[in-house]
Amino acid sequence: MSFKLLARSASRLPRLALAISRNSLPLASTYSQHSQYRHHSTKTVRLTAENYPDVKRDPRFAHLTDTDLAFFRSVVGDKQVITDSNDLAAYNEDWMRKYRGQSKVVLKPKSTSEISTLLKYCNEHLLAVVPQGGNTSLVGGSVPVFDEVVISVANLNRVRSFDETSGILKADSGVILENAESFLAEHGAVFPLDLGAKGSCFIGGNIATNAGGLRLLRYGSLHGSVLGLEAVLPDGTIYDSMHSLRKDNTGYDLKQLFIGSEGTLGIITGISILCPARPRSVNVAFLGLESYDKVRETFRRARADLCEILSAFEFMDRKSQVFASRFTGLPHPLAGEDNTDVPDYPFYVLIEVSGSNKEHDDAKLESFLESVMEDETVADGTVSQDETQLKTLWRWRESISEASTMFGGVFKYDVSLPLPKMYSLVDSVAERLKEKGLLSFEDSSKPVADAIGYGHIGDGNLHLNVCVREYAKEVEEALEPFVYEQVQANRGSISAEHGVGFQKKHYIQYSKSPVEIQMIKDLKKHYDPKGIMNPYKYI
Ligand code: FAD
Ligand code: 2HG
Ligand code: ZN
Repeated sequence: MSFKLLARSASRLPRLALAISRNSLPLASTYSQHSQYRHHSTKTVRLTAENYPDVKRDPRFAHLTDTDLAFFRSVVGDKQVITDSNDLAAYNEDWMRKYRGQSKVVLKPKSTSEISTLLKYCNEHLLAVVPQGGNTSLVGGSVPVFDEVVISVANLNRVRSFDETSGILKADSGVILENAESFLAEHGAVFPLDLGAKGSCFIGGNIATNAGGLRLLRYGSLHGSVLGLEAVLPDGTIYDSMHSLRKDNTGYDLKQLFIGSEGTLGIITGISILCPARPRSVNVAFLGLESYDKVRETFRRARADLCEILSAFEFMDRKSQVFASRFTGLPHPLAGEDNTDVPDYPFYVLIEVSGSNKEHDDAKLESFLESVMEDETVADGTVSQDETQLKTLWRWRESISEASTMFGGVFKYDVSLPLPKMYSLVDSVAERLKEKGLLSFEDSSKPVADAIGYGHIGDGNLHLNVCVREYAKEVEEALEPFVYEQVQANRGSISAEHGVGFQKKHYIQYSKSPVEIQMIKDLKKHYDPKGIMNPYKYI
């Protein structure tokens, strides 16, 4: 029996561990002669209102007054009312530096009852509100468009309880995902969601966006794992369903309305969520493949052969790896002995397995890898040997999101598509941008540097990132509605996980029928009749 893959990876992996401390390595081959990229644009972000002049401030909404500010201070205290323009900047600008609002006040209440008092006041005085979590939204959902009042849940950050027998966690909505995860690790459990923004995003924000993340394949959607919620409705009513029940068939499942509501129905203040037992053994394989068809074939075989231990199946195109390489400065895990560049495979796959018996799980993974390498479905690969290497391999997937911003900006699309057609969207978008004379990696006078594709193959979710040197209108017009038309033609969804937010507000009809849109509007009108919750977005 030959262990070609594992033997080969064992000889490479010590370099992986070393790589963490290196930060300046040769650039990846394809683009190595060009060095005009930068990590983050220092340009001022244009106001959303200037960039999208068709979106007008709703004249029904009141303007903030000193009386309002005095009331807010009486509820939450002086320190939790932010009005200084320097301090406001971080709440007005989004993570991609694509949208900028003009809010004059951020409120940071410390309890559900304070939020209730604030919302009741805003509703009565027609002050529009934007609920904000960790502000990692990738669709411009978490920042104001005009002068909306921002209510941040950052001060609601307590774990309320954890039951080790049932695995049910109850916590405030402002707990940072990574903190929830560390807390659960100490109690032998795992949060049923993981994503690259875990150090900044809040669990309430995750629920408000129905985030998918890296392990949906294993733990399913938040629509399944969230057992209960606490939320404040626009009129100040507190909706309390912080249940510990896995089964409850008494009428409509109201909490589902808030999962993916993107701040349009109320403010989520608490969550009750079912957390699985923490796997005792986790292993990651990083593979190079010669075609997208082989990526799909590897996924089919992984589902069948790895079955219950498969916990993630992520794919990345070569361009995304080249950008990640530039961004992290690390040598690629599949690079040659004397060359740190990203090899020429057009596609890469990261497979994670996790379970409770290391020997059994390792044997299963080994036999799977041997089989896919023997018949050349997979061309090359490496397997983590310890936790450090495991994290390093994950970095080649998780860092792409940030790497995609390094030229100055990025247009992001998170679409669901049938697997056979999924990657062709990246090619057709790159082709279209080239034809229009907008894309060139070499020529820095062109607005687009490149279009890259990666994502959650296991969930049928492609991330198409169009990496730009500037947020040029002509690029946006070349991409939208083109991308959404392609998705609709293939009966996909224009948002697999990031939501609708501001970016897709005009395009929901590409994924929802007129009847569905009317039902959404009816619900919105019922719970938020004055429309104060996160206006100019979603609905
Ligand atoms: P925010 O960005 O602050 O808000 C998001 C939306 O939810 C806004 O509309 C806001 O109004 C609303 N909202 C926030 N908190 C509340 C609340 N308490 N009550 C009511 N409404 C609220 N998403 C994925 O699905 N999968 C990924 O793998 C993934 N990876 C990411 C990686 C990076 C590097 C980044 C920057 C983002 C990523 N995202 C991903 C997108 C983003 O949806 C998630 O980061 C996260 O779910 C947002 O949480 P947040 O606390 O930052 O919410
Ligand atoms: C991921 O899967 C996130 O990494 C972010 O959903 C994707 O940045 C993106 O486009
Ligand atoms: Zn994603």
